[in-house]
Amino acid sequence: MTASRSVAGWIARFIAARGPARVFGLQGGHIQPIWDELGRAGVPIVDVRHEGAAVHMAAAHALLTGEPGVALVTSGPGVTNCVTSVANADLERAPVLVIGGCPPARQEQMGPLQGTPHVDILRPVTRSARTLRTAEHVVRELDAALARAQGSDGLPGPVYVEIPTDVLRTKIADAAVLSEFLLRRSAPRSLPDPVAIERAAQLLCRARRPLVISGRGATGAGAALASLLDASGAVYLDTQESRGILPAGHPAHVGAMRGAAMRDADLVLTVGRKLDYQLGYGSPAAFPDARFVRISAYAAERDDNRPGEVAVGGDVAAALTQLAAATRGHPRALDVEWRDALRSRHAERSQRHVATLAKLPPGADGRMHPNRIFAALAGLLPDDAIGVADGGDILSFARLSLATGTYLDAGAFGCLGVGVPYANAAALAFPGRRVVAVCGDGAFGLHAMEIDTAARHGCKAVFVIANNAAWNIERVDQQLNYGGRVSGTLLGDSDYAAMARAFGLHAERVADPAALEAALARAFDNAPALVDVVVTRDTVSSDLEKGLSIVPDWQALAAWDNAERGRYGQG
Ligand SMILES: Cc1ncc(C[n+]2csc(CCOP(=O)(O)OP(=O)(O)O)c2C)c(N)n1
Ligand SMILES: [Mg+2]
Repeated sequence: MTASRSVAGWIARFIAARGPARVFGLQGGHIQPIWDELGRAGVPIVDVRHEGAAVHMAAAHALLTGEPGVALVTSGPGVTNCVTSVANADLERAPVLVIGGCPPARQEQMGPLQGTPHVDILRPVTRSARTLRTAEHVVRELDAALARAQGSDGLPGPVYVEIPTDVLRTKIADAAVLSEFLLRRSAPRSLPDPVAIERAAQLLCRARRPLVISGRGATGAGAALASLLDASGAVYLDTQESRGILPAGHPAHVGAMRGAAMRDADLVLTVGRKLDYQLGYGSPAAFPDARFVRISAYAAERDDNRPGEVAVGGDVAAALTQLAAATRGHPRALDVEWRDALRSRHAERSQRHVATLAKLPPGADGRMHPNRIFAALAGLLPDDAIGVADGGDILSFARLSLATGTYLDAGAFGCLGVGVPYANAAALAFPGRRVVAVCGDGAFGLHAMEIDTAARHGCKAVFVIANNAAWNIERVDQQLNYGGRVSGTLLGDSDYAAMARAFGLHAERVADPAALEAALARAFDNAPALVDVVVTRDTVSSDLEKGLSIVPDWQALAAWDNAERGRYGQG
């Protein structure tokens, strides 16, 4: 008799051989054959309370570990509940394999249980979305899907596959599956074109005010980035996508002088970074004097909005190392005075900012300023701590003040709800590191039930709720820009600590800033834990100040929008 196993068994075997340390999912009959086989294959499943959270967790797992993430969700609402998180993973360029349930092929087009066109729904936000109908080809298709998720065919990102339940139960002979598909293999590394490197080095050395900006595509290239910055003397801006790849103490950082650096730069090198709304689409409205060099392994991170005079493809770390070496052969035109002035103003501003955090007075309502949270956290977060931020105003504050070397947030998608799932995945992947998620009370609500997942699976994260009883960035926008007509943006002053205790977490509600640091320390000692912090609504965050929430016509920020109107003769 020839040895055989079911397609579901092969999927479990594929994931055990090629997949991550754990799978995130929510069960349903359509996927039960896979769920069962994963258990038999010894692959742990983290069962969640909403499928969207499973995909967020898989994305965070991927972004933090470099392994692909895997989420397993059932047919119909199980898959459609993932649409937001898949779209988020798309913008985050997170390699995630989402395996969905699918009604039996024999019931196709007959009105089956939980039937809806998943593939059509997910196609625009995935690298590929397919129904795998041929049992003998499922493992080959999984291999192809995983390769796509990891960037074999463009930017890394989510892929979707579904297998009809009757196909899952189909037995196929072991000999029908090539063993190569079960081997982990690394993608071939392509090296940058030396001609492009030399041209980029010439531009860099002739530049007086060079600026380097990194993004997701610079992941893993931290040391090479440091060597380029050291060799060229360029100033550097990180973005939320690549926070921590260059140590916070590196002298090239000028993040507190972001506006000035962008305005003054005569050459901008983007490293694995799209020129999206956060960078003014690369427009002269945001970079009035700059020429561009675009470096990325992926065309989508090189050619968007403003192509570089030089485009450098291939492996990013290799490109940066070679570029650093090539600059050493040229005299440098660097305006050292400009660079030193930016650096020292950055240092001075950053120090002043940190010093003010603990001193900010309460609002007119008597509740503490949200920045008190970051002041209290500062002494509790070692270098390897992982920070997550989610919300409106609080996200804006966190981006400036949550000082962790590893950091994830609601990202370019502005995806409220990532906070708890991201922190859960981080805590499971790195049980020895401190993980903190700082969430607005509004954002927390979207996946609040995932504190139950934290309790059941022992995700030792600390969830800090900045509780201002409002969707505050929107409320303040209504107040300032819509004649004070505040509507639909107030929340109850709810006790989220009581809610967390109901699920078995250690939880405290804190209204006195003097008590906050001790409460957070107890939370880290007793994680998973939640600290509900009573904060004021009387704040104007920098995102709000800059006009992000009013959504201007041409640009994301009001100042750039004005400049863009000028360019278009609409001043
Ligand atoms: C899923 C989703 N829904 C709505 C929005 C629009 N939005 C952006 S910030 C925000 C308010 C967030 O409130 P909260 O998390 O409490 O943070 P706060 O501004 O109060 O600090 C809203 C509704 C969004 N970005 N994402
Ligand atoms: Mg709020």
